[in-house]
Amino acid sequence: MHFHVLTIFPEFFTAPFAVSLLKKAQEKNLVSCSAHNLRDYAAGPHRSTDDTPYGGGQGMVMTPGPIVNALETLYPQLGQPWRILLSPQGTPLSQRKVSELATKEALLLVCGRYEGIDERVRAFVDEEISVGDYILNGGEVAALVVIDAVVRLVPGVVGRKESVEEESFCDDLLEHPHYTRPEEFRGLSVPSVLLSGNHAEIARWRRRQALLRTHDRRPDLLARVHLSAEERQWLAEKSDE
Ligand code: 9D3
Repeated sequence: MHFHVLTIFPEFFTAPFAVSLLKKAQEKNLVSCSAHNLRDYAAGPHRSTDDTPYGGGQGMVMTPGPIVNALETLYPQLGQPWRILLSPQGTPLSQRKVSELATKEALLLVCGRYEGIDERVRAFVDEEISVGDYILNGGEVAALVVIDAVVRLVPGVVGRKESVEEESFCDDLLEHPHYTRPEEFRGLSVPSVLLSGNHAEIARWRRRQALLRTHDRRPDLLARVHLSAEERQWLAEKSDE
């Protein structure tokens, strides 16, 4: 998988591309990452990438020239990457969308800044993605979110076992609580079932915890989950532990 980003802040990506999982994935040649400077595709003595909005109003708008020039130059050079515009108006990112993107050979993530991007840029990308209903300062952090989520699904990047667990996200439940040593911490004990060695009981406890927690915190997710009679009973009781 090749990740390409088009941005006026290529330095933004230096550390994220150079540490941790992305670093290892690149060392193993499973992934490549590069940030392309939008300013390199801007004309004029100032190489400016923004302009004042037609019709008036606050702030600046990204001008279409440099972005489309960059897209038209890079698209054939980079092996026809899937072109994504990061924008608050895009399709909300989901694990389903992440899986879909993971099937692409190469992604080109276009980051906006300022108050927005000239509407005509939309005709030159394949899709538009948002990472959630809150306001960021630009598309850079959103591009990193997409890369971070997609790279986990590239075969060989994350351990086999964990990548199978990935699919259980489609189960749409929050995870059960996790514990490690010590057995007691600041007066808080590990639930005794986890020390029992009874794997069937542990699995039941975890499933119940996951259901209760999802019911409490993310009832929207629970709506899509198929529940057994016993599981419905657990939620009806809605006790703790
Ligand atoms: C004042 C109107 N703003 C829209 C809510 C303008 C505006 C603010 C921030 C336009 C763009 C941005 C920068 N955001 C992104 O580029 C962005 C983003 C986001 O803000 N939230 C969630 N996902 C994304 S993807 C790109």
